Amino acid sequence: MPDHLTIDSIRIRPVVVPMPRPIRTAVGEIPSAPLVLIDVSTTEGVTGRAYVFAYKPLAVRPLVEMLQALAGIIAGKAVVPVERMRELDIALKLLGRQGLAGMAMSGLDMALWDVLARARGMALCELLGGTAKPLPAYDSFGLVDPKRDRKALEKSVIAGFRAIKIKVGGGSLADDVGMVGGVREILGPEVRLMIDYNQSLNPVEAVRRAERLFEFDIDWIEEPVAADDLTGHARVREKSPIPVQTGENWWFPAGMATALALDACDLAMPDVSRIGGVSGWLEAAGMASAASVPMSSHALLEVSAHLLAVTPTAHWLEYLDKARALLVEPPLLQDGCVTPKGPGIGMDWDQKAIARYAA
Ligand code: SMN
Ligand code: MG
Repeated sequence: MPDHLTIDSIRIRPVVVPMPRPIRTAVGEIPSAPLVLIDVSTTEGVTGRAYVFAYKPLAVRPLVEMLQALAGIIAGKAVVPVERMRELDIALKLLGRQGLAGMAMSGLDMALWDVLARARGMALCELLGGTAKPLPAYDSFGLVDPKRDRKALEKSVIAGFRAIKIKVGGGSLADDVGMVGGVREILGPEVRLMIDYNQSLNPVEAVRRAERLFEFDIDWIEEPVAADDLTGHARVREKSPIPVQTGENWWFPAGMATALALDACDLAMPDVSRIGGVSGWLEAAGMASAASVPMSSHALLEVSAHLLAVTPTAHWLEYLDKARALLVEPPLLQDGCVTPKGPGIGMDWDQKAIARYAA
């Protein structure tokens, strides 16, 4: 095998994919999954693939454009993710690498790492020095109505999930009590329960709600205030009886370092498409380990399973299955866990499905 593989071409394809259930949050609803697919082909014939989640249809076209622009910078160069990301970081230094630029960088990094693992016939987690072991997963719901969603919640428990996350904060404290209390009654005392406010409260209200919801045995209160209000998160953490979770909106390891330095959270959950891809995740995992902070994933189920397998303080894998309809072999839940599979990230596209959902 040559010293390095060489990037020959990078194909960017937008799709909008149906999800098993819409993601209803306190700050809006996501009815289907706008994804942008990335295929990195090398001159040696190896193709690596990844995707990024665009959240909203309005972001798809700009994300495609950003990916195509950054792809133009690395095309023709060696498949050396750390160096390619260094180049893109410099290219984006004056613009800033938050937002779509950071998501595009992270997506390209993931696809490059997929090339490296596939070229060696290895699962990504094995290339990274780990093993393909079962990762405990939680089923991630949106805002729920315990009456209307009872069957779906019961189905998750029967499927084997030992933890469930629901979104809260769309209404009053009394609404939250009804929702969380109702879900706790459906799950029983053993299943773990987490709640996600999606940045919808202020610190005083967040403490008030955490104190009232504590009786329902909640494992974490997620993004209680604005993601970039790190001192606000720290204020909640000081008084909340429920551990504070955040991280899905941290940009690159520097974003995590700032949050940890400000004691913003008890728990961390970076998003691989914002923390800097595989390269960024590895740095973040080191930070979490050094700070003894349990680290969970956010979205991007397939690659996150590989990354949690090599995360020293691995906590929970978020099971938010957005790409299932595009994959020849979607991830399998077994006994409440997902075991990463290769080669690479383990994603082979169903080309017919891509054509069907092309945006
Ligand atoms: C979330 C996930 C995906 C889209 C929007 C919101 C949520 C979560 O914050 O943590 O699952
Ligand atoms: Mg969240």
